[in-house]
Amino acid sequence: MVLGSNMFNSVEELFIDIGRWKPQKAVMPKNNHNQPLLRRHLKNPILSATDWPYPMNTVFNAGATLLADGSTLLLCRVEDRRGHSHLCAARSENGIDGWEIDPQPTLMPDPKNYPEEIWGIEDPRITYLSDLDRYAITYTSFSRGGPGVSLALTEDFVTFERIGDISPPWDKDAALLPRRFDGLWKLIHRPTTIGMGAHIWIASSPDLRHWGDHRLILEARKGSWWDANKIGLSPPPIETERGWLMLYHGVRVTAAGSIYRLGLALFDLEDPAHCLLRGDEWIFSPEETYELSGDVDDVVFPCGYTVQPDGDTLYLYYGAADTTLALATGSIREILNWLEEHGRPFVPYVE
Ligand code: BMA
Repeated sequence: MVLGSNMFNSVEELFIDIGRWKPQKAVMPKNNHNQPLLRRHLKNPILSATDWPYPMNTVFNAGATLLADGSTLLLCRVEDRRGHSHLCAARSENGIDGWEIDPQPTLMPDPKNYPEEIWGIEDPRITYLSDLDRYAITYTSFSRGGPGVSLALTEDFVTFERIGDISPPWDKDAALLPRRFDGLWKLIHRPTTIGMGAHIWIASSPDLRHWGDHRLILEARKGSWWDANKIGLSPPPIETERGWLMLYHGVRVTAAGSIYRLGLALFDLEDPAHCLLRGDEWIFSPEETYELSGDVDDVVFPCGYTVQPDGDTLYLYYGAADTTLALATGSIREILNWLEEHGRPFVPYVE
């Protein structure tokens, strides 16, 4: 903000800008003697509002995938200045910089045909389904009844086949597993149930449209835990030889607001409803200024990852403070080793 300049067309605009200004939080030194499992990229945040080819408010919570030519595609959640979100694709050779952003929104809400999208579409997760030779995009449709899960398929991120809503509200944080199990597709999702809270479930479907056999697979803890009362899947589970590696977010509600952090769990490769291990400690938490301050303070929220050609290096794309997009990298092998050392089995309904 430059006071005394002629940047503002009216006194109202000046006051709107003053209203947006807030003091930056101090970045406090940490006392973490473990090697960080996820390391922030020096170029963070890698994408922000000033990169966008059209007017908008914020860019965050992107789904991610590698394309056939090895380049990276991010399907970003872009919030406009009404507060409604749409999706916009950004492509890069190295997944770090040189992003080419679609000049117009890539996927807009279509409330005429899909009334559940009336207040926007948010938080896409991408899973490549090799059987169908299509990318499946699960996203949150913000309906009058609350957030629900919607599904669209695409070959090229240019045209999309909308399947529509696959859950009633309240449900979100959903992703498909990439293959069928005994002929059934599997969806990880996070319904919020009255009296029970917000936990991670799995559902099955023969055709991607009809979903049943709902099972609770990972429960939010209670009390003072970092992941008490509300958890949700972050990016789609990562297939490894030791199981499905799940990064999930836990929400700690404090007097000053919520803190969104990340933890780890591992699920059986052939029975993804079966949790093998869960870590007690979070592994990634808001620390940098761009994570501590923004439209929503204290949020790290990944919706997408890619695995680099070495088969081990993870690029995790996360929304920072619901304002920008950032990148953290890690080694899948190191993450699994940590979980084997620090994790313990988790049994739903028992702990
Ligand atoms: C969650 C989702 C995310 C958002 C996060 C923090 O409930 O709505 O889109 O990033 O809250 O505000």
